[in-house]
Amino acid sequence: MKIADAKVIVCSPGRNFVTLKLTTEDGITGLGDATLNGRELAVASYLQEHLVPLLIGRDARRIEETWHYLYKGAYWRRGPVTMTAIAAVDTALWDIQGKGLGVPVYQLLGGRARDSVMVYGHANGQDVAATVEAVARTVAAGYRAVRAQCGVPGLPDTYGVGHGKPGAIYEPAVKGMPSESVWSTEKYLEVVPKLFAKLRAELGPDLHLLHDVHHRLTPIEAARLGKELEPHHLFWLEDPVPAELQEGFRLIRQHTVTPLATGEVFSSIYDCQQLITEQLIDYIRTTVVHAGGLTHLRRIAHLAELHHVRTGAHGATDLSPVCLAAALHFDLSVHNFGIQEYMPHSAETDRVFPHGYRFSDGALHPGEAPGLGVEIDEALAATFPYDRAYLPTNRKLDGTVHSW
Ligand code: KDG
Ligand code: MG
Repeated sequence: MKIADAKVIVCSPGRNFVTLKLTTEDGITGLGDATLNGRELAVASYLQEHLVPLLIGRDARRIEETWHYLYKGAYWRRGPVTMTAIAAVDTALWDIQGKGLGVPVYQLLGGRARDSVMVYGHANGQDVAATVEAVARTVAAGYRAVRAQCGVPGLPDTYGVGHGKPGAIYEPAVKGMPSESVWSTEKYLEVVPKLFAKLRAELGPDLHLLHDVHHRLTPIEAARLGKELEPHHLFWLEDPVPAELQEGFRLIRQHTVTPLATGEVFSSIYDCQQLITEQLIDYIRTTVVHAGGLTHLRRIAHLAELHHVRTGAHGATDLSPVCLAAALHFDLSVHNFGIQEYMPHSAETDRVFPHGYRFSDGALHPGEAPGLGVEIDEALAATFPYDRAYLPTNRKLDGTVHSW
């Protein structure tokens, strides 16, 4: 079953997505998400210029061999651009394999380890009261787990919470350039414990509550926050510190039993090896598109399983429905699954990527269609051309650049 065609499709139905479509000589198609938010064209070019010529004529069934051919064959290893490109190929090959055999991908990954995949939704508000209301609305929509982000008094906006109309959170002052936000650790650390105290008091003990620090604290600041949040029993505290320094988590761990999650920006098992083997985290957030596809993500999950770490794959809207579908097959099959992030895509995105996954009762199911269960409407995608966009940059009150 040789690969006869490989096409890189860039479109922007509300936000930019890069998709790889492989077609075999007998007409089976497979899709892979290749979206790297803010650096989309680097991956599109890596695929188009460097991987497509290697793929034509290869046996589409040799998924493991192709992964190593692309990873080891490049000589230059790891990194988000390389690993996102490899992920796209790998995901598309699993899709083809499933379609060729007439089974959903999760059946190829060992079958289902559970009936459906618990997801967490997002709830954001300008202040504590508005955030509590937003969480209550999310619970009313059926979610059993909610990530809560709250505006910080004295700051115009913060991660997850815009200052203007919904949807305009990261609207830049100059179109096509990054927006800027302002940060104060002192002000942030004042409000977050108050938010979670109120959420527990109002919504009771059963709801899973999550929070994303978005890499903004130092280890000792994160340790203080984790300790202050302990009475409110968070499901997890995400990205408390930038994780390039994996040892930083040891300091946080020495001070708090609040569970820790990290890894959405990681691209390989080597980025989380120490965090996992030293049990410095509780959840690993690597996902299909940025961590080398299903083949590599399974390796990370298996290492994590040995060390009591569970999965909690990234699932923001800048990961396309192709990635979400692949993540759901992974989540359904992997034994040490913890939770899956879920932010519904815009109506335009859903129309460009028709899919079979469905939400009910706080959980998603990938569906029973052969392969991943997601397609791309290329004609419609072509009506949404690429629109340059960046993630925001963040500065402390004195103008110093800080992690966003
Ligand atoms: O592209 C970056 C976003 O996906 C990220 O900021 C979202 O932190 C995020 C999350 O947890 O969903
Ligand atoms: Mg995050």
